[in-house]
Formats: sequence, structure tokens, C-alpha cells
Amino acid sequence: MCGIIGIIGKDQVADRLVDGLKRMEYRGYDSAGVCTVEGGQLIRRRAEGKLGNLVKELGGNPAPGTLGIAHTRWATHGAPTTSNAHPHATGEVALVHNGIIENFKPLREGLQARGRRFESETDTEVVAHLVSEQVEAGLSPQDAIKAVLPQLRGAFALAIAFRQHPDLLIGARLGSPLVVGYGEGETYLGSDALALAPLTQKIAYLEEGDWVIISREGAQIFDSENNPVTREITTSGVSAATIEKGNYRHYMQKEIFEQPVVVAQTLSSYIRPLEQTVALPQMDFDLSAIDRITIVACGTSYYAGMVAKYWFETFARIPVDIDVASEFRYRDPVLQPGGLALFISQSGETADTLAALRHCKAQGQTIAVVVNVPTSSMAREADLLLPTHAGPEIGVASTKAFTCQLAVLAALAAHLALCKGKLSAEEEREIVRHLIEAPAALNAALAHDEDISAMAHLVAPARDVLYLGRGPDYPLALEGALKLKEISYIHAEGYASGEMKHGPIALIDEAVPVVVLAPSGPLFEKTVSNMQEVRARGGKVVLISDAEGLAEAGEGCLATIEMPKVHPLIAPLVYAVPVQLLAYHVAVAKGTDVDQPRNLAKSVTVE
Ligand code: HGA
Repeated sequence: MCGIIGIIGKDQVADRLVDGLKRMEYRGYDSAGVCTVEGGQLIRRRAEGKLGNLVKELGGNPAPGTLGIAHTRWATHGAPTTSNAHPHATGEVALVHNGIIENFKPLREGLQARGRRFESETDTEVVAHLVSEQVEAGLSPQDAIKAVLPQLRGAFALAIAFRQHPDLLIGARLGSPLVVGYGEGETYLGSDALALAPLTQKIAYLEEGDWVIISREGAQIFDSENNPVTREITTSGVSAATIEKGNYRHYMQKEIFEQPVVVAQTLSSYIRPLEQTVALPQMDFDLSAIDRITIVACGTSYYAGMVAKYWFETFARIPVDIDVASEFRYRDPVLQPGGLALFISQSGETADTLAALRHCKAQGQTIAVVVNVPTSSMAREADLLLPTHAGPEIGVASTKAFTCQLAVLAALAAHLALCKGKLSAEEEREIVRHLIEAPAALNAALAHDEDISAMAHLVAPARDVLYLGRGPDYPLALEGALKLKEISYIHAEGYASGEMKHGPIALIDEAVPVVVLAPSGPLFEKTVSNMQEVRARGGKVVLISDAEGLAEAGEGCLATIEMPKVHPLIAPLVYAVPVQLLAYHVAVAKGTDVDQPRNLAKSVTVE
């Protein structure tokens, strides 16, 4: 959320700053702004709404200068208006911020008592005034930062420009990500390597509490105690080309269709297809000693964790607790020694999940992470890093990251089962054989895109939609409902199909479509019975099943969606496709903004 970028360069920066914002727009699109320094002036341009509005503003009102900062906002404090847009500035200082300054109220009151006037409702503006106060008192930018950072509580990534210093920018991070990029006679700050992809591949990741002075010659990094430190400069593998939309209408659509390839890519790191065995990265702890797993995640990643709970318990017979990160971290969870705490996050920066990870680490749990960004904070703080290889996910509604997470988690479950002696070599080979079938099965599921597109108009007018599933398909029902809510703004709920009769069935009438996920297999009959209970009350069912399941139970449904017949192990991966496509086509039918749905943003770096 909130993308920030800073450039101190040889040439004009405004266009390149806006270009960087374009690559981070998935992080927030409430407003955008830039500020350059030129001729002893801070030149600031801001606009409410999508980035296009800022581009228009700059068209009529350019911002010259070879040094500048820029921001795309997902509002936490204050409405998405131009006056709340970043950069926030005083006469001397301009800055952009990702995070929340939790003690902004007392700081603001103190500043107001000292005569400072505020122009926004944001928490961020206090930082601009605090730094400005120090600069106006005659301190250098470095000393001003040293004086201000210890006063801030909460989370921040900051990029700060100074009116009288066209030769430097200052960055700082605590809780929110910030990277330094090294160019030829140019240096950059950015929320992530993706923002800087066309500018440089040479990236240093700041650590918690670090702050940095960047100049055209390079960067000086300091830790939270103000000691000079070096942070490794790595070569980022992210190229600008990997974040193009190609021939697709939306990023989300492209990412749905990438799934066979990226799931295969991910699996190739976790299985040996010839030997038909699972292969996890080296780890310096004994996995066989793990006797309890705690899974923590948010949103779609949480649903991947819910599927994994079934696998860990079924295959490895290890008890699993699972919780959403925002609840877990504040409920004082009981963590037994010898436990594995497993965190799942696309970005690896999700603030709630990261805080939960640090809590578990402090309690002596072994930390494993499934993340899509191997340079992220979670990846760097884990004992066991299990990367997904989904490539950059730009669509705000997660799709390919989810199926890649499932692929990794299935391999982890099999490996744990082996370590625990619960799986024979033959059973391992069987699991691997099914996993190898997943990419082709995903392709077969995608072949039904047109059918789903053709029936989307049946769901689009609904005000409410229910999704039902049983066993590992229950989390899929939750994921289907989440996808629909996120991008089509239709109220949707996922339920365990057996739970309907305990209350939600009261909602059933002919205006509420009920999407039933029922692959043929051990749970099919039970789910279909629950479906019949819905239909007996006038409910309109969209049944998603394989040919066999549809032949048995498809008659009289509002619509059916056929999936390939697959082994129950990979059914959650395959059944992700129709729920993603259904949400996508309903959103297209409704004309909503698929890639940038209202109120949402990706990489949730605030609590
Ligand atoms: N609190 C600041 C920045 C918000 C943010 O980082 N969101 O992800 C604001 O509301 O402008």
C-alpha cells in the first residue's frame, strides 16, 4: 500500500517518477503527487484519484528538476482528497510516507501549540513539520532526521527532499519496506525493486530502523543507533517487461491465465519429477521434531492456509491452528515449544502477518514463510523460506499467487508426512504424480473461460451470492466469495455446505444465486445433499463440478460449470480457476474496475 519513489539524477525526473508510480499503482490509487527541487524551490504537484489525473496536472503545470519524490496513496488518515495527497510539505521540506504514525495526535498538538499550521488531515504531515522545525532551527538534514526519527511511533517508509539541498534525499524505514537503487551517477529510493525496475537492477534492502542519505554518487546508510552500516547490494531479477499486460484486457485476467505456467514453475522447485519425490530447500532444523503447526495469514493467503490445514492433518497427522494475522497477534496465543509457525503472504510485507511472525519468533517458534517476493521482510526473517514463483502479481485481487501457494503447501505437507513416517515411498510418488498433473488440469479448467463468460450475466444482477463447499473446497468457497466481493462489489459469503442449515439457509430465495463447489469424490454426495436443501427452498444453484458430478446433480441448476476430473488433492488448485473467472466476468459485465477495485490496494503494509 502507498507506493513511494525518489530519484536524485542527472536528468529531469518528473516523468520517471510518474513512470515509477505507474508500476506501483496497485499499491494505492486514492491520489498521487510529486515534488521536485529546482532553483531553490520545492515544486509540488498533486491530484486526487487515479494517476492519470496527476499526469494531466503535470501536463499543464510541469515540475522541472533533477531530484524529486513521488507517491501513490491508499488513504489511512484523511479522505482521498488533493489536500491529503502526498508529498506533504512546509516551506523547507517535502516528504512522502508509507505507513501510519500512531502517535500523530500528540505530535500534532505539540506542533500546533508551537504555532505550526496544518493543511491536511493526515498523520504524515506531522513528520514534515517536525523535520522542518529542525531545519528552520539551523540543523543539517542529517541532524534533523536524527532528531525526529526517535519521536515517531508506528510504521513508516519515508523519502524526504529539502528545499536548500538539491544534492541529497533522505530515506528511512521502520515497519514499511524501502529499497535503495544504485544507478550510473543516479541513486533511487523505492517501495520495492519493481518500482525501480527500468532504472536499475542494483538494489539494497534497508533493514528495520535504517535511514539513508542518497546523493548522485551513492548512498550512506545508518542503523537505528545512527551507526554507519553497509547493506548488501543485490541484483534484482525483476524486469520491467514482466509487468506488462500483454494482449489481455486486465492484469487479473492475464494472471488467471498464467496459472498453469507459474504453478509448474513453482512445483519444479519442490518436486523431482523423474524420481517422483518431493524436494524442499535445505533447512537447519529438524522438521521431524515439529509436533504442532500454527498458520497465520490474511485474505486469500489465509484461505490457502485453510486448505493446507486439511493436508497437514490428513497426510502428516500434525495438529494445526490457523488464524488471521490481525486477530492472532492481539489474542496472546498459546504457542508450545517445538512448534512451526507458518506465514503465508504474496508480498512478504503484509504488516499484520509480519508482526505475527516477529511475535512467534520472539516466542521461540521455528519460522517458515511462503512468499512470492523472496527479498521481502518475511523472507529475510524466516528460518525456512518457501518461495512461490508466480512472478509479479499486479491485479489487486490475488489469483496466481494463491494457486502457487497451494502448490508449495501441498509439497510441504507431503514432505512433513515423510519426515513423520506417515507416508510410504509409493504414497509419496502418488502425491507427486497428482501434483505434476496440476498444470494440465489448470489448462483444462481455463478452457471453460468462454462458458463462464457466457453465464456471468446470470450472477451479475444479484445483490447477494452464496458459495458452498465442503472439506478443502470450503476455503475455496470463501475465496470465491472474497473474489466476487473484491471486484464486482456484490455481497457474497462462503459457507461450509453442512453449515447452511444452521442459519444461512434463511437467506435463500430465488434472488440469491448459490455457487456450489462439488468435485466428484468422497465428499460429493454430502455436498449435493446440502445443495438439494437449497434447491428445495427455491434457491438458484450454479454447480461447479466435473462431468460425472454434473451428470449426477446438474439437472435443474441455474447454470453448471464443468471442470476436468481431478484427484481430490489438486481439486483446490483447479477449482480456484472457475471462482476467479466467475468473479472476473461478473465484474466485467458490471463494468467495475477489475484491476483497481475501489477502496482496495495490494501489499497491505499498514495494520
Ligand atoms: N498514513 C498515510 C499513508 C498511508 C499508507 O501508507 N497507506 O498504505 C496516509 O493516510 O496518507
